[in-house]
Amino acid sequence: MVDLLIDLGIPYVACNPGASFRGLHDSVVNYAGDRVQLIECLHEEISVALAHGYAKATGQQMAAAVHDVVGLQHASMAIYNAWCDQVPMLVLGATGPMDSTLRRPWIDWVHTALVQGEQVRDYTKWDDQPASLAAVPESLVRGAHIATSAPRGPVYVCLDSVIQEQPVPEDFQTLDVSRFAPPCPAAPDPGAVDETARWLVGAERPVVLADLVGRSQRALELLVELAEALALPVVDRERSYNKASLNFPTQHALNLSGDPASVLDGADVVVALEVRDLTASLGWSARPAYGGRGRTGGPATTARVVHVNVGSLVTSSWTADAQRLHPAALQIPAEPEAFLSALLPRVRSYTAEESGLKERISERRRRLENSSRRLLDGWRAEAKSAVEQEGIPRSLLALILDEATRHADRVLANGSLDNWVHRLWRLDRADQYLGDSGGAGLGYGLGATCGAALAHRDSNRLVIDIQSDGDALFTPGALWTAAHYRLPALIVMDNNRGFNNSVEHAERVARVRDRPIEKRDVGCAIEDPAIDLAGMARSFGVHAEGPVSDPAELRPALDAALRVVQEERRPAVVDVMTGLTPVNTVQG
Ligand SMILES: Cc1ncc(C[n+]2csc(CCOP(=O)(O)OP(=O)(O)O)c2C)c(N)n1
Ligand SMILES: [Mg+2]
Repeated sequence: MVDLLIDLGIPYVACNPGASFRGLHDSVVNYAGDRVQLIECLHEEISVALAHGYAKATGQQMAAAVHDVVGLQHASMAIYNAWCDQVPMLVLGATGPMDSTLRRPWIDWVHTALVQGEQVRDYTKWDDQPASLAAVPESLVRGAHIATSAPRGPVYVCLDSVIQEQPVPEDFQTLDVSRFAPPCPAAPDPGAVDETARWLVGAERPVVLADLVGRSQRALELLVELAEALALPVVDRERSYNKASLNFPTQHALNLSGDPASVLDGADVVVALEVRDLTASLGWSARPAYGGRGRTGGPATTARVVHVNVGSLVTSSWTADAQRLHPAALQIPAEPEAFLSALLPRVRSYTAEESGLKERISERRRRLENSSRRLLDGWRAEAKSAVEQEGIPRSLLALILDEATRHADRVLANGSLDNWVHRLWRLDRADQYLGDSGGAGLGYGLGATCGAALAHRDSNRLVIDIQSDGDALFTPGALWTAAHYRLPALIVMDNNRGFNNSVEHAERVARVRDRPIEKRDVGCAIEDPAIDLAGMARSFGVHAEGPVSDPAELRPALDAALRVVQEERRPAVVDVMTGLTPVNTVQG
């Protein structure tokens, strides 16, 4: 099994230990050498989130091993996040002997499920449980290929403890993994690509909506080329906590993410690249406020919509991750990179033929450049003058953190401070921002940051986590993994001492039901006692600064933590007091 992991290029197995995979555990520790390394985690949710962050930082999968039944149940939330986020990973499970005559009393019986993969089948791409050692190689090779082919996602392979512990027969034949090429990307339909090119070139008000484009740096570059060739505005939608990747350079003159309505209203052609919530991205909001009745009626746009979406090839009917059905003039099941590389030459050839196009493009470019410049200037001014009733405003935190880290080759592993990072930071490359959890399951940030920092442990990249307090408190034990393996990450706690998102919901409900707004914090605040997050980090062996609530003290605290991360190559926390959304400013 370990030979296969080596041949498949799996460098790490993250795990919390369990007797059901003690055979595999021993082989990784004593046989693999440093070809496959074990990463100890204090909770299965951390192991899987770590593999999630690692895959987003490198584009490569690693493995997470989870104990039978109970370990898989703890892992399930994080597997669901990876599923929604289309992130590849090999989840290795184990089971007490399926041969019941070999089971130990009690424990092997309560830890053996029929069939264990069912527990996560609705949100893994594939699961398997090979019934013999001879069946293992095929299972692992197929699993690795399925996980890494688009749309990517987690797979689960359950390894019987008896199979793990039996001696390998002398004449055992494994597979030569090098003979099994992974699938190459599927090509888009040439006719549909050609049609899209003609529509784009002929359009008066074309728009590109981009999501998951940044899973490939090449795709991002091709999108920049396309946008520049036609002066196309690109909307990489602002989302409060479900941004998936960096899809377009934040300060590019054609980036209109901050004002999508200005380009979508009256648009005649919309190309949506792997946009999972197309309806919402086109401006529909099903529930504008609590008590809203849902949206019926016609589509949000009269534009021709080209939906380029490979994600639709694998959907689950368990949760509706395909989201609302939206009309499309063309549906193209291809990845953005394959689609854009086929589209660009077609666009260039039609551009050369179309008369009067040059003037139209220059006029459009001028108009869009003015709009994007106004947006950037407005945000900067707003952040500089931001004040809050208590704590440091998130916009100001984004600004000061940018100034403190701008010199470094940054990787933002998690968090975006209500989009303020994207408004204020110059982010050009896909690998500078790794996005959120995908499934909005709390407990993601610290584990994913460990994964990203593991990926960059031996480079000079600066891994940053903007870590909300509530999410951190689901999986604080990840701080120990960070300290133990000296994973260099700057963890900036966005500590509003509460579940702010839930506070906002409470306020909305209170308004509709005419309840006292002051009670919006009940059941949502994390106070009385407030948690000393810096002290908590120190108890795990992580350097910590703070708490910081005065903006004047923020930069020195960040600089001190940065010295630890960059000079000592180990993690550091800065506990920053931010505020809950002030009363009366919660949006409907
Ligand atoms: C596992 C899980 N439980 C509950 C929720 C509901 N929920 C969504 S956001 C949120 C608040 C998160 O608090 P924090 O991470 O501190 O971020 P903040 O909203 O304060 O910025 C909660 C409780 C969830 N998404 N996932
Ligand atoms: Mg919070």
